[in-house]
Amino acid sequence: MAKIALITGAGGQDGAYLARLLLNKGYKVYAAERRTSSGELWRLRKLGILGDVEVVPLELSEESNVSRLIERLRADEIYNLAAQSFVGTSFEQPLYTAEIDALGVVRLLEAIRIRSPQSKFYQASTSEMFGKVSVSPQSETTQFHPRSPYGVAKLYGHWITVNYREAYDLFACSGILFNHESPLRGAEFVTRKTTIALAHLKRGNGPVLKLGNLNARRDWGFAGDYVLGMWQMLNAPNPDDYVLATGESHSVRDFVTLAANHLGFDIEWRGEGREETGIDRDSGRTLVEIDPRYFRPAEVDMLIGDAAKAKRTLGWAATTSFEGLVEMMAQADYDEPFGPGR
Ligand code: GDR
Repeated sequence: MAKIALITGAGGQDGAYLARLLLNKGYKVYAAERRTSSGELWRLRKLGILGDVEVVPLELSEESNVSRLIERLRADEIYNLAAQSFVGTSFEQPLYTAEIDALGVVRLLEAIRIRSPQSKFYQASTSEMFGKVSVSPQSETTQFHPRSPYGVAKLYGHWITVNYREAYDLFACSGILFNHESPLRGAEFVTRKTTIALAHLKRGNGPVLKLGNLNARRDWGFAGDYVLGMWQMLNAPNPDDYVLATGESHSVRDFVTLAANHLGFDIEWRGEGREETGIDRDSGRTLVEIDPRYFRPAEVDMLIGDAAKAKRTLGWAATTSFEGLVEMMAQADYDEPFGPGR
């Protein structure tokens, strides 16, 4: 009989790639999403798998809704990818962020403990939990110091997952994933925002790209590589926590420069701080400006991950290079430039 998987937040970037992976492996996939607008599942449609999954409504703030679904499906594997995942937004909506990203996790774990203890559980944890880092690169043993309500809420989700594994012997794993991007990435995140805007500029019909902190450094990988690691965690002999990362760090400025290069722009950075601009050397046109609205009250300056444990235990490694990722995203938005990939 086919294995059953439940993915929460299945309409997101990772949910879509993971659903495709699990379908290819022969799973019956339940794609859980909040009952909001029907447009939420466009990524599944884009990957051509919307008709192959069973869409189920799920609201992580509703305890009875969560527990009934867990009991009804008794899934072999449950992947909790649902979250308020915008770091900047979490400063504006700290309570809602905690409700979903922290308490939502324990609602799921309680339902699993009581109604379906044989289900394996994957929690989408994040490098944002490291925050203000004191050592680099960051691994599973690095101290956490989150810098946003999002990071703080996710840290609760991480520890409650560890706690339910230790206290109740659940097969529960926490994947500490560094930034992972793709042509399906939401348009609010800096990578996709950049490739969408540059593609419009290249076609001559776009406004200047307005960004915040260009100096922030992130370890950016390809989401398609990372969902395989999620599955590998739940299919390892023992439950554990793993960092997934590329081991390379680049600045936002690097990302923009490379994406622009791919589209045939030659960016020269002029000025400093809020006055910095990115100018196209050939045409003299301004492509990038700073908009302080995108600065965060507290920033994570630099992240770089050490995925040695995942490599050693799961045989997982990121296979897409930074250059390959930037090109993939810039090209996809140039080929299909209108809207966030719908
Ligand atoms: P992040 O991703 O906060 O790392 O979290 P994001 O792409 O939003 O920001 C990365 C860095 O870029 C800087 N930045 C901007 N960010 C946005 N969104 N918009 C801008 O205009 C802009 N200009 C500069 C940010 O300040 C930051 O330093 C992502 C999310 O997917 C989380 O849910 C996930 O947990 C982590 O990655 C791993």
